[in-house]
Amino acid sequence: MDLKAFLKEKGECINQALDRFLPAEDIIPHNLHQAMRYSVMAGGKRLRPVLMMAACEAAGGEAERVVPVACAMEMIHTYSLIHDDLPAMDDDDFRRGRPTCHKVFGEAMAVLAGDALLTEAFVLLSSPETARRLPHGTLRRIIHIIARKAGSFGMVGGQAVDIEAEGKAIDSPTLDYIHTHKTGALILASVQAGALAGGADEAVFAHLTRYGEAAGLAFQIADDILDVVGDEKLLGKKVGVDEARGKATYPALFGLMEAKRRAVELRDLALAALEPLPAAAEPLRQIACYIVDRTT
Ligand code: GRG
Repeated sequence: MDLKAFLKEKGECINQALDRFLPAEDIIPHNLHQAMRYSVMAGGKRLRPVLMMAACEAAGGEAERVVPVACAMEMIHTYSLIHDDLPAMDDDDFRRGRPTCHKVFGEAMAVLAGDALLTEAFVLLSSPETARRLPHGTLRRIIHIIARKAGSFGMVGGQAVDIEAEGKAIDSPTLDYIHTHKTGALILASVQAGALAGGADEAVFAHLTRYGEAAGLAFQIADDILDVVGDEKLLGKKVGVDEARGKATYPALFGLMEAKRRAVELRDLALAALEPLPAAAEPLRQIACYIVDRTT
C-alpha cells in the first residue's frame, strides 16, 4: 500500500467535501465566512479526517459514509488552531504556511470564525445528510464522543492546563494529561468515530481505542520534537516557540533522546493494538509510523 497516495486521495475527498459544507464567501456575513474558509482551506495534513476514514475501513465499512463527520472534525480542529494562535493564547503569526487568521481578519473576527466553525461542525453532525449515511444510534454515539473529546474533558481541558503550566515546572503525569487532552483527544475521537461508523463490534472498538490513544500521544510528542529539530518552511509555522514560552513538552522534561524513544514506544503500542485486525487496517499501520517519522 502506498501511504502517500492514500493520504492524497482521502485528503482530496475531504477538501472537496469541506468546500461543499462550508458557508460560501458571498453569503452574509462575508468577512466571517471568508475567515472560516481562509483557515480551513489553507491546507493542513487532514490527519484527523484521514484517520477517521482509515478506521472506518479497518472496521469493515466504506470510508465514504464517514465523510461529513470527518469534515466536522476538521472544522473543530481548525477552530482550535485559530483560537490557539490568538494573542491571548500562543500569539502565533503563521499557520499552515500563511499568516494566522487574526493577522488577516483581526482578533474579533478570528474569535468569531473559530466559534462559528465549532458550531457549524455540530450543525453538520446533526444534519440530514450525515443522518442518511449512518444508523441513528451510531451517529448519536459518535456525536457524544466528539463533543466530549472537544470540550473541557478533552481538548479544551488540555489547553487550559497547558496555559496554566506555562513557565512552571510540571511533573510527568501533568504533561501526559496536557498531551492526551490537548491533542490526543481529537485524534482518539477521530479513530473511535471511524470505528463506530465502520460497524466495529466492542472488541474491535477496544483495539482501535488503544490504537487511537497511543497514536494521539505519539503525535503530540512528535510535534514537541519537531518544534526543536523541525524545518520552519516544511512546517509552515515558527519553530523553537515552545522553549521560548516555557511550554511543557517532552524534550523539555525528559530530553530529546528520551522523547524520541517514547514516541517510538507509543508507535509500537499502536501497531500492537492493530494486530488482531484484518489487512484493511494497513493504512492505520502506516499512519502510526508516519506520525512518528513525519517532517510536517
Ligand atoms: C484553543 C480550545 C483550544 C485548543 C487548542 C490544538 C490546540 C488546542 C492547540 C494547538 C497547539 C499545537 C500546535 C499543538 C500541537 C499539536 C497540534 C494540534 C498540531 C496541529 O495539528 P496538525 O499538525 O495541523 O495536524 P494541520 O495544519 O496539519 O492540520
